[in-house]
Amino acid sequence: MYERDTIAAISTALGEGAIGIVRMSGGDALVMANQLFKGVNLLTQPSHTIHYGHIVDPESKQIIDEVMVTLLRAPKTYTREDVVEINCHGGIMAVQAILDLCLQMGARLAEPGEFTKRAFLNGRIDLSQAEAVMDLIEAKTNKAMQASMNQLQGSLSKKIRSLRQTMLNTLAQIEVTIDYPEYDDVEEMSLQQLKTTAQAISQEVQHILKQAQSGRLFREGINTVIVGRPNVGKSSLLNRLTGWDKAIVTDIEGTTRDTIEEMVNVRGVPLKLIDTAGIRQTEEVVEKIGVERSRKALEEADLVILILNQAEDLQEVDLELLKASQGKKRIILLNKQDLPSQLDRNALAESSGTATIIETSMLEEAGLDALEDEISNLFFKGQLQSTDINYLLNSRHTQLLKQALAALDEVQSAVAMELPVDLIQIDYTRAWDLLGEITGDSVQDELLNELFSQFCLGK
Ligand SMILES: Nc1nc2c(ncn2[C@@H]2O[C@H](COP(=O)(O)OP(=O)(O)OP(=O)(O)O)[C@@H](O)[C@H]2O)c(=O)[nH]1
Ligand SMILES: [Mg+2]
Repeated sequence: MYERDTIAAISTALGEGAIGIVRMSGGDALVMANQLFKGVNLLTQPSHTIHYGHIVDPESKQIIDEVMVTLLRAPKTYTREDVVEINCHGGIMAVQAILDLCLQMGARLAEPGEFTKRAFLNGRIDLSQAEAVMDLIEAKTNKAMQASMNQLQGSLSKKIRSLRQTMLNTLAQIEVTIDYPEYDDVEEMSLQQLKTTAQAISQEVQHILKQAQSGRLFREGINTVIVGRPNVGKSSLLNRLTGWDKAIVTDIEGTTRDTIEEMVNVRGVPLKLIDTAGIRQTEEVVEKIGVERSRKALEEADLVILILNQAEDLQEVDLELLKASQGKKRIILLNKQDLPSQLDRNALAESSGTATIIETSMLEEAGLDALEDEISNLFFKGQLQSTDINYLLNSRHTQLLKQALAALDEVQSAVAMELPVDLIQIDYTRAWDLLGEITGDSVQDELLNELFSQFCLGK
């Protein structure tokens, strides 16, 4: 284990919470805490115990707060160093005052992510687990949380390690070939083996990437764009789904002038819901810009909710939107079904293809359940159960996996071209290295600093 100074930070969210925690980690954590703590002598207490007492300013002798102190001795701690957690009353004053005292005792203010960084450097967790901690802090819904938990428990690392082990076996085999070039048939064999493993590994990597694509949706929210002509009820839908009046709803066409975004959770599926300006021909400058944005939002959407007003017949713009959303995951709502029907369903059927059509009334809150069912169906059907989202990759992971994939492709084409084994081996080893960077088995210092600095303080 490395020799390190003692760090301290507030590890609960700042604010008026019920309790706040100041956490210290390092060789002097216990001694420092003991100088501030009035109660039992912490230095003689066994590990993993919690003690009641007061934090007292050693200079002014003033009582700062009534606290519970958790005492955790190395190595069975989050950082594998001695850790002390001072649980005090929430609110900024007490927590901040106690942190100040810790710093006065000689602790250093922890950098963002430094506790987790130490956990990594001391070998308690690997890199992808460390990153999962970060995701967990940011996770927006239960399902995203689940994926982070899985990763924390090491599903990605486990997978990558087993892939690398397979690759290592082949590498060893090749070494033999290079050392004993006189055996032609050995070379022939290794080439064959290289090809098969490169292929197999490449498939596995593709599979991880594919699953991660769903993971991304869960972490960042599914880009869901509500489009339609003015006044069909787009803003009303946003308000129904968020449960509050985020967007202004009026009977004036063109009420929404710009896109409005809100995160909502539909049956555990996080949607980044985007209400757009109604699309129509307009000469009005502000509205025109809004309409442009609506079209752009439509292009970038993961899911399109196209609203039609069934109290009117299909119009040019409706048909245009039906066309523009083709090839996207989409749901069509026939809104205002509380009003007499005017819309020609046969004409609609011709332009809507296989899209699911749901009758709704935002006014009477009808059809919303069916809509939620459909959303959950679209994103969970068959392949996508929450327990399947094992890999929640960040962009660093994705990059590395793609680079590894490219290197493996090189291997395969090199084998096809019958290049010498030692040349092919270079690409193969590169793929192996790249995968290793995911778990941190081969990783450089700057990368580590960069990575851990993204954490919030106190983790
Ligand atoms: N009768 C009836 N009226 C509705 C329904 N949904 C929305 N409305 C009304 O239609 C009008 C327009 O609703 P909005 O939600 O503002 O429509 P929008 O699509 O956001 O309109 P723009 O922002 O102008 O593009 C409002 O007066 C709503 O109260 C519905 O299901 N039935
Ligand atoms: Mg609107």
